[in-house]
Amino acid sequence: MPTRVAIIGSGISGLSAAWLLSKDPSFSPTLYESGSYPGGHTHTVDIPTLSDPTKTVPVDTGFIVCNPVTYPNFLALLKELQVPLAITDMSFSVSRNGGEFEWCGDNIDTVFAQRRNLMPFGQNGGGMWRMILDVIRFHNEAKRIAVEADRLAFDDEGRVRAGTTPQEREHPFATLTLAEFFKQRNYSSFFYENYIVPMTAAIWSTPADMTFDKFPVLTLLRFMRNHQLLQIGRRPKWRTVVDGSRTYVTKILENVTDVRLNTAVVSVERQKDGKLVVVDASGNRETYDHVILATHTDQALKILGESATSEERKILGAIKYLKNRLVLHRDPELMPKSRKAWAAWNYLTRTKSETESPTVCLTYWMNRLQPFVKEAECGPVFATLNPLIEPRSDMVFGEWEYEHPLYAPQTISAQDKLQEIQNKNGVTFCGAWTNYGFHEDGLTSGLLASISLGATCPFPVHLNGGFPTERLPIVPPSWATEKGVTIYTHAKPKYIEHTPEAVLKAQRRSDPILEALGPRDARLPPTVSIAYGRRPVRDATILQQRYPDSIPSTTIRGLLSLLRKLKRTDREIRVLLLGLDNAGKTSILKRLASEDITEIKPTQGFNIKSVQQEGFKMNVWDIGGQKSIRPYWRNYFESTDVLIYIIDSADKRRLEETGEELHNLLEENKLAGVPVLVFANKQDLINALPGHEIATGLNLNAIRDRQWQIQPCSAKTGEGIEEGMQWAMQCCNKK
Ligand SMILES: Cc1cc2nc3c(=O)[nH]c(=O)nc-3n(C[C@H](O)[C@H](O)[C@H](O)COP(=O)(O)OP(=O)(O)OC[C@H]3O[C@@H](n4cnc5c(N)ncnc54)[C@H](O)[C@@H]3O)c2cc1C
Ligand SMILES: Nc1nc2c(ncn2[C@@H]2O[C@H](COP(=O)(O)OP(=O)(O)OP(=O)(O)O)[C@@H](O)[C@H]2O)c(=O)[nH]1
Ligand SMILES: [Mg+2]
Repeated sequence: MPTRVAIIGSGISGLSAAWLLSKDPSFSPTLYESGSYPGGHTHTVDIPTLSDPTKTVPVDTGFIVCNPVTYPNFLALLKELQVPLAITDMSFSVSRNGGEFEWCGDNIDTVFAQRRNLMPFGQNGGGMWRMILDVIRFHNEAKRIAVEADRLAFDDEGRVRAGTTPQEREHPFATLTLAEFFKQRNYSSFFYENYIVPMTAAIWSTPADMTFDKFPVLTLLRFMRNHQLLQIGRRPKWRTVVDGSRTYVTKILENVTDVRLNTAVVSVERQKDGKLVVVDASGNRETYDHVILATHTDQALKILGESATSEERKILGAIKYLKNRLVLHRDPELMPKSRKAWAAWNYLTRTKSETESPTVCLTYWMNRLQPFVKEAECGPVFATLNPLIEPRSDMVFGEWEYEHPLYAPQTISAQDKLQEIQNKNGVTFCGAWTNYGFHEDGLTSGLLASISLGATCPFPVHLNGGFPTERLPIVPPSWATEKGVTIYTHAKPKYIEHTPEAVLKAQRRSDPILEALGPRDARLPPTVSIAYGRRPVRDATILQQRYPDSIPSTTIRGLLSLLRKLKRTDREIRVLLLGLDNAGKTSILKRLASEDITEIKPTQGFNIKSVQQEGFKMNVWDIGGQKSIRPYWRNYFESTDVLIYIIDSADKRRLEETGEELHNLLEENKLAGVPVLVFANKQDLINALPGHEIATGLNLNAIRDRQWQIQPCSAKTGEGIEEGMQWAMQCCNKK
């Protein structure tokens, strides 16, 4: 008779435990899930496309990203299941007090998303400069400390140092909190509040006002180093599951036959004969040889009820959860105000007064995180954790509540004692909470639960794939080593070798700018790789005097020269093309880009092209004009320098409609004062109204709050387009 195992909870941990047991005929697993779908935090939902609401696109609302370095088991599992991954993006932005201060760590240009941050003595400028310098210093320092901590803990082969006590293997900073570390090392509070706290809060999905001052600094330093967040510029490619993470859930469930959705387990009774009775919410009772509890700790304790031992109560009870509300929507109000500052992860925070704790939320820009959520197909899609303000209700797809383990010192000490309660009285516990709360942790814990019962995994299982942070590596129990479980050593020696020179060498191979540089630059720290290509500038020394010990002068020089470059390319402008459908927007866009205009289809989302004109780089946005798309126009208003409104001069029937749309646009706050050029298009057609008649018909003379111009033109012949664009450029020059 196969061993009957009940697995309770179908998140990654329960799924992986069930998957492994189902491969072994000596086990008969049953998977219980209280929810209506399998996956728990692996939760893909379908949203309608813009053009056809019956057609849907998958979007993840829980687990989204992983990477090849710190998710070795997860990548091995996906390989086994033949589930592909797509490249994603981990750019990060901070927006404070509704756009009062914004930065974005995507490239240096977006770091200065708000031009006023460039002013050394402006509202935020001084702080911003200092922050950048602090970021660079922090990146170098953090990597050095993380490497030192690893050297104390591991030998060159990545094994735990033999013959040393745990105390000897501990770094002196092991007991420092974030607040202590940053204060002690004289980092600016601007940097701490606008960089460190947002990053940490976002990584652990925890409100910023909680725990951070007490958060162990080594945890953060090692985490950031291990996840390669300490590099500006060329960062590793993070991945997302193609077509949403439920793809892998479906594949796993092809093997697991007994899956019971909508079946909440209310209790597990431990019998005297060692068997366990699982009772579900409908009162069904079934007997098993073993139970794997793959739920959160509070749920596990509730299920065990009276039969929980005092150790179980103590250890599981120490791990607390935070509720997170996630809303999937289209409302750009929950993104940074400046479109330039939009990143994949956007941390929004609001401080009402100095004494009050800030409220924070995080918006994932799903179009950027998941390449299959195409903006042209389904419009902008955002997933906001704990929204600061409510997204517009007509823009909301749905909302869910997810609980996340709270990372606190008592969590860590409870996790360290976990082995004391594992596999006692027929129960094994697993879940992402057993380690750092990430997907890899959930997966590893689920695989280990089944391996501990005797199952074998088709790929080598690594412990600490999520990598030890503040804590020394867990030594695998002997039953696990026999089954091929090892400490994850892959990353450690590799990281120890990651001297600046080694990193540069690796970068050179793939970076033509670095390739061209001489050996002198090889001494530069890897963190400033984006700055290498530029020539040093003299005034670097001034800054160097202010922060003599912390930043290599070459770093500052590179930074300054980057800023110089930024100023040179400052003449980038955003042009928005709007107008009714069929007006000729796309034709004009293509004409501007000197492209063929013979075959043009109605635009379902938007097109964007960058056109070089008169020393400007014009980023021209052409948004579809169909009635169903017009409500989304407002998503593109932000940072517009010139609005070009296009009218089909031959479509007299819709003159009133187009006039109304134009006047609605002129009333939009976000377009206040933006110059408007009206292109009276299709002048080549015999029945086209002349420009002055259109101006009268649309009452353009009533526009007093901005510059405006009407320009008759034809996208077909090219007539008038150049003149119109000249006017637009002049407006920008005056600004
Ligand atoms: C919004 C969000 C985004 C995230 N993004 C990432 C990311 O990008 N990368 C990453 O690595 N991690 C991410 N995480 C962390 C994520 O929580 C973990 O990756 C992991 O998915 C958690 O898996 P789990 O199996 O431990 O728990 P869960 O997925 O929560 O599974 C527990 C399951 O148990 C079920 N259950 C509970 N009680 C009962 C009962 N009585 N009877 C039956 N079933 C029950 C629940 O319904 C649930 O399905 C994210 C988390 C959140 C909230
Ligand atoms: N005769 C003539 N036809 C034009 C001119 N400009 C555009 N058209 C035609 O008008 C039709 C609509 O042009 P588009 O450029 O797709 O119009 P649009 O404003 O982008 O429309 P949507 O994408 O639906 O909002 C196409 O068949 C074009 O070939 C023009 O100047 N003269
Ligand atoms: Mg079009």
